[in-house]
Amino acid sequence: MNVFVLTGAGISAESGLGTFRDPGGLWHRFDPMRLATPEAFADEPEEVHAFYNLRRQGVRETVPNAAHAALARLEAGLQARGGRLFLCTQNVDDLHERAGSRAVTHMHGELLRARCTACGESRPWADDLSVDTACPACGRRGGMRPDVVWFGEVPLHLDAIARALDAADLFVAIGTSGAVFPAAGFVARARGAGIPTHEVNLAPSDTAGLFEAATYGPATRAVPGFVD
Ligand code: BV8
Repeated sequence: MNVFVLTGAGISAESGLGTFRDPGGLWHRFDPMRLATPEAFADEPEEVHAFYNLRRQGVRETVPNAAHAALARLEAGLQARGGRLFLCTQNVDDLHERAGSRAVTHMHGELLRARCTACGESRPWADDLSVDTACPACGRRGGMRPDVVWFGEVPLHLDAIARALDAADLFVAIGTSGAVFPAAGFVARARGAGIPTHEVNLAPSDTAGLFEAATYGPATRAVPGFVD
């Protein structure tokens, strides 16, 4: 059986990482257009670096929760039975990997990687970034950025994602508001292909009406309940 799982910030909420659109969420406290666009980085690089440095440290201080662990079990269980889990996350944290998931597709990039806009080199990165950070590959300063996908930038791995989605026997969305495209459009693509769809979330998302089945509750309870 091939299962396609899309996760969003809600799966990491109980690890202590903020979500984006819940009350008190990141986009309620910060303006994404001033912090999560290439234009913002060009205009105010130090402000953008400060925002992502704070979030990078936050990720390093959190640990995966029971929902991340349940998806790692699902991946191993499906593989043992000749099936496959395609885990596509909008999240830029590494909690899926630290919970034991072996194949994670980060369509919005990774906070714990930095990319040089001069030479394109991308490296694992745990420390703060600033305009003075020199690229470890080409040595240039001023061009290092968080290796994440900002608004207006093209998400990563879209071809592999489309192939996996079209080949799925089940589409599950976990902890996402269904507010950001193209991820929010995946459920419609699955429905169009006659693939069963299931939403697992704290509350009905913006795209709840497109799911044939749903499980509502905190991810640390709802996801193990769904998986085990
Ligand atoms: C694109 C990475 C073209 C960085 C993020 C104008 C100009 C340009 C583009 C657009 C435009 N207008 C619209 C667009 C498209 C735009 C878009 O969708 N905008 C929205 C706001 C309308 N999209 C883009 O720009 C994308 N690129 O379109 O390029 C293209 C596309 C395809 C092919 C070719 C070209 C790029 C989007 C990526 C932006 N990067 N983040 C960073 O993290 O800082 S966005 C950000 O939103 C995160 O990635 C986040 O993951 C994502 C989605 O949010 P969620 O994960 O769903 O989080 P949210 O807080 O919203 O919801 C949390 C949910 O969890 C809630 O439902 C809640 O109930 C639930 N929950 C809470 N607690 C729990 C829980 N569930 C379970 N248990 C709990 N305990």
